[in-house]
Amino acid sequence: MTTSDRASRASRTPHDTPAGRPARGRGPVDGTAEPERHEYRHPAAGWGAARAVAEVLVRENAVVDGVRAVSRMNHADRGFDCPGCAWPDDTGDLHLDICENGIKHATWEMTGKRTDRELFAAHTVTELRSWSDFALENQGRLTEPMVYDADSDRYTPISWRDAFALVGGVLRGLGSPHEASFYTSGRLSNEATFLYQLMVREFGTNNMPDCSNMCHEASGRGLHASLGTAKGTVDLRDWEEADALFVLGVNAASNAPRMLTSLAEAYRRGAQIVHVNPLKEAASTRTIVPHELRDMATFHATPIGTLDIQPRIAGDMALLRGMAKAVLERAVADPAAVDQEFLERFTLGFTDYRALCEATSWEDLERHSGVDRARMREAAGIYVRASNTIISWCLGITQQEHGVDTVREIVNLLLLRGNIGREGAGPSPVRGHSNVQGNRTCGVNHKPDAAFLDRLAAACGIDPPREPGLDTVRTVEAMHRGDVKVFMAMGGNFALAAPDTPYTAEALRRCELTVQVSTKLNRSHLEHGRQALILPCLGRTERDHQRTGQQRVSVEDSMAMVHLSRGIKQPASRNLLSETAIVAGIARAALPDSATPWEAYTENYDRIRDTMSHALEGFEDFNRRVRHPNGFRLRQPARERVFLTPSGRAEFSTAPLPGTAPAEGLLVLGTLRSHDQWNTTIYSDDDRYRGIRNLRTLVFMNEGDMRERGLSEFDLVDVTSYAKDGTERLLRGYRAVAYDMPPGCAAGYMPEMNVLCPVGDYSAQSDQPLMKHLTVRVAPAE
Ligand SMILES: Nc1nc2c(c(=O)[nH]1)N[C@H]1C(S)=C(S)[C@@H](COP(=O)(O)OP(=O)(O)OC[C@H]3O[C@@H](n4cnc5c(=O)[nH]c(N)nc54)[C@H](O)[C@@H]3O)O[C@H]1N2
Ligand SMILES: Nc1nc2c(c(=O)[nH]1)N[C@H]1C(S)=C(S)[C@@H](COP(=O)(O)OP(=O)(O)OC[C@H]3O[C@@H](n4cnc5c(=O)[nH]c(N)nc54)[C@H](O)[C@@H]3O)O[C@H]1N2
Ligand SMILES: [Mo]
Repeated sequence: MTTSDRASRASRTPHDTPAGRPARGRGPVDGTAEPERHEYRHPAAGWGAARAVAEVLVRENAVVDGVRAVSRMNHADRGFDCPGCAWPDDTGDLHLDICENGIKHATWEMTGKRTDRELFAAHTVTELRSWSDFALENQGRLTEPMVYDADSDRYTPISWRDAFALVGGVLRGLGSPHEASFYTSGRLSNEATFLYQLMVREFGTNNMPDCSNMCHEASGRGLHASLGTAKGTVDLRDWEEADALFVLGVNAASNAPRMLTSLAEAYRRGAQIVHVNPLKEAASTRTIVPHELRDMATFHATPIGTLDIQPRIAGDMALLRGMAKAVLERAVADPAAVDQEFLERFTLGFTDYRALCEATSWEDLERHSGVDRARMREAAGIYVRASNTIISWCLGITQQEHGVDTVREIVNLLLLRGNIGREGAGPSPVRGHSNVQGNRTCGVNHKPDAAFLDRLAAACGIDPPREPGLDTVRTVEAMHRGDVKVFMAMGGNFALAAPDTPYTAEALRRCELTVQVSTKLNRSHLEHGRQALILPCLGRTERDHQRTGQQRVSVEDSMAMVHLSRGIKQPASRNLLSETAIVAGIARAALPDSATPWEAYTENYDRIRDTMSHALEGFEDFNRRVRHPNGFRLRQPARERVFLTPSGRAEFSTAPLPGTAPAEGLLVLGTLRSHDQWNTTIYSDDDRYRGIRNLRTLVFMNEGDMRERGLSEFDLVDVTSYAKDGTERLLRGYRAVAYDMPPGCAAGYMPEMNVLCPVGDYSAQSDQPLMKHLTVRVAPAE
C-alpha cells in the first residue's frame, strides 16, 4: 500500500460523525460505498465459505504457506491449535476439521505484510489515529519493539533489553504494586499464562483483568454456584450421544463454525436441535458440514435445526422457567417426566424450585420471555422425550444483567431430568478465544481462591497477595481516576474491546506507562500512556525456538481438553520474542532479586510445566500426559456427580425473573459480531449470512418498529443509549436494517457500538458489562 493509499483511509473516528452524515465503521469501507442487502438463501458454510477462504489466502499472499499450514491445523500432536475459537478438535478420524473463519484467522496472523520501523517513521501517532482499525491491522505483522517518543509523536525502535528495563524501572518506582494492572486476552498459552500470573503475584497484586470479564464470567459463576465446577461438564463425545441439543445465544455459523459439524451429525442421527435466539440467524436451519468436501461440491445441505425460538433479548430465563413449569406439569400425570431418584440423591432445593415454577403464571412467563406458552410447552416436550440433553450457550446469555441467574436456570432445567454427570448430557458453554478457559485454569483470575494461592505459594516459593484485584471495568475506572498508573496487556485490543470507547481511551491516556504485547498494530497502541511500548510477539502458528530447541505450548479448549500446539511457520521477523520470553524478561527487570528461575523457564517450557504440575490442581504429571496425541482431559468433579458446593449437592436456584420489556419508545439493543470479524479485528464490511454488504454502521430492527419510526431500509438513524446513572451516549449516522427479530429488540456490531456501552453499567451478578443489553432510542437522523 502506498502512503497516499493509506492517507485515503484517513477519516473521522466512528463516534464523531457530523449530524445527518453516514457514520463510518471500523472496517475497510470509508462510508461512501453503497450498502447492499441480499437475502441469504444458501446453507451455512459451503461454497460461500470456500470462496471466502480462497480470497483470504490470496489477499494475505499466503497461498502456498496458507494451504500447507491450514492442513496442519488442529492435528493431534503435529500441528498448531487453531488460534480462532475454543471449540474442541475432533479426536477421531476427522483430518480436516477446519472452518472458514479459523482459516481466515490463522492466515491473518500468517500474512506476508509487515508493520516495520519505516511505517512508524513515516507516520505520527496522531496521523495513525485517523486510520480505520482495518487499515491499522492490515499493515501486517509487527516486527520489533517500539517505544513512544513524545517529541516526534512517533513510535521509534528500542532494544528488548531497554524495553524490559523501562517496564521494570517504572514498576519498581510505583508506590504500590496495586498501581499496575495486567490484562490478558484469551489467546495466551497455558505456559505463558502461568508465568505471567506468577510474575504479577510475585510483584504483589491480583490486578488481572481479562477478556473473560466481558465474555463468560457469568457462566463460570453460575456453574460454580450450582455445581461447584466453573466449567461445562460435557465433551465432544457427549455431543455425539445427545438426542436433544438446545443452543442458546450463539451464532454458531460465524463464531464456532466447527459446531456445525456436530449439529449436522446430531440431526442425521435423529437428535432434536432447538435454537434460541432473538435473531433468526440464517445459519440456524441448514448447513454444509465444513469438512465434507463432497457435500460442498454437490451442494448437499444438512438441516441443523428442528425448532427456532425467538425470545425477547434477555427473555431466556423466563423461557427456561416456562419449560421447567411445563415439565413439572407433565410430571403430575407422568412421574417419569422428572428424574426423581437423581433429584433426591444429588440435589438441594428442588421443592422450593417446584413451588416457584408453580407460582409463576404463564402470563408472567410469556410477558418476560416474549414467547407464547404453546412454544414453551413444545420445547419442554422435546426435552422430556429426550433421554440425553445438552444445553449450550454463549454471549446471548452471559452479557446480560441476569446472566448468572440464567446460567443457573439452565442448570435447574437440566437437573430436573438428571441431565448431568452421564453420557450425552450436561451444560456446555461455548467459550470464546482459543485459550480463554486455559487462562483461568492457569491462574488469570482477579479473585483467586485461597486454595489456589496456597498451592502456588508452596510450589513457587512466593508470598502471593491475598486481596482481590481489579477486573476489566474496575481497571478502566481506576486508570481514569489515576489509581492505576501502569497498564500492561498480553494481547488483545483493550481500547476497543472494553466498554465506553472514549472513556476507556481517556483512561489509557492517563496512565504513566502502557505496554502492549501484540502481533498487529491496533487502536490500543494509539490510545497510550505518557510512556508506551509495543512489544511484538510470536503467533501460535510460528516456530518457537529457545536455547534447548523448539518449544511447544499447551492450550485448553471449551471442553477442558488440554493439548499441545506447535508452530510450523518461520517467525514473521527475527526480532520477535515468545510471550513466555517477554514475561520472563519483564519479570527479571521488575524483580531483580527474584528467586524464580525466569531464564531457565524460558529455555525449556518443560520446566514451566513441571512447576505447573505442582502448582495447579489437575496438572499432575503434566509433561507426560500432555504428550498423549490428543492431550488429556482436566477432571471436573460435577461430571462424576461430585458437587463441590457448600451442601455437597447440585443446588437449585430460585431467582426472581427479570423484567425485560423496554420502556415506551425505547429498544433493548445487543451488540454482536458480523461473520467477517474476529472481535476487534475486522476483515471486511460484509456479513454474509445476514445478507449485508458494505455496511457495519447499522441497527438491525424489527420491521414494525421501523415503520413506527417512519424508517425504511438503510435510512440514516441516530442511536442514543441511556445509562443507569442517567447519562446518554450517541452514535450518529447509522442505518436501519429490517431483520427477523421480536419487536422491542435491536442489534448492531461491536466494537463500533462499544461507544454506547456505559462503563458503569455492568451486571451486579457477574460484573460483566451489559454488552447485550443497552437501552436505546433509535430515531431518524437529525
Ligand atoms: N469468527 C469469529 N469467531 C469467534 C469470534 C469472532 O469475533 N469471530 N469471537 C470469539 C469470542 S471471544 C467469543 S466470546 C465467541 C462469541 O460468540 P457468540 O456468542 O456467537 O457472539 P456474538 O456475535 O456476540 O453473538 C451472540 C448471539 O447471541 C444472540 N443474542 C443476543 N441477545 C440474546 C439474548 O438475549 N438471548 C439469546 N438467546 N440470544 C441472544 C445474538 O443474536 C447472536 O446470535 O465467539 C468466538 N469466536
Ligand atoms: N460491545 C461488545 N464488546 C465486546 C464484546 C461484545 O460482544 N460486545 N465481546 C467481548 C469479548 S467476548 C471479548 S473476548 C473481548 C475481546 O477482546 P480482546 O481479546 O482484547 O480483543 P481481540 O480483538 O481478540 O484482540 C485482537 C488483537 O490481539 C492481538 N493478537 C492477536 N494474536 C495474538 C497473539 O498470539 N499474542 C498476542 N500477544 N497478541 C495477539 C493483535 O494485536 C490484535 O490486534 O471483547 C469484548 N468486547
Ligand atoms: Mo470472548
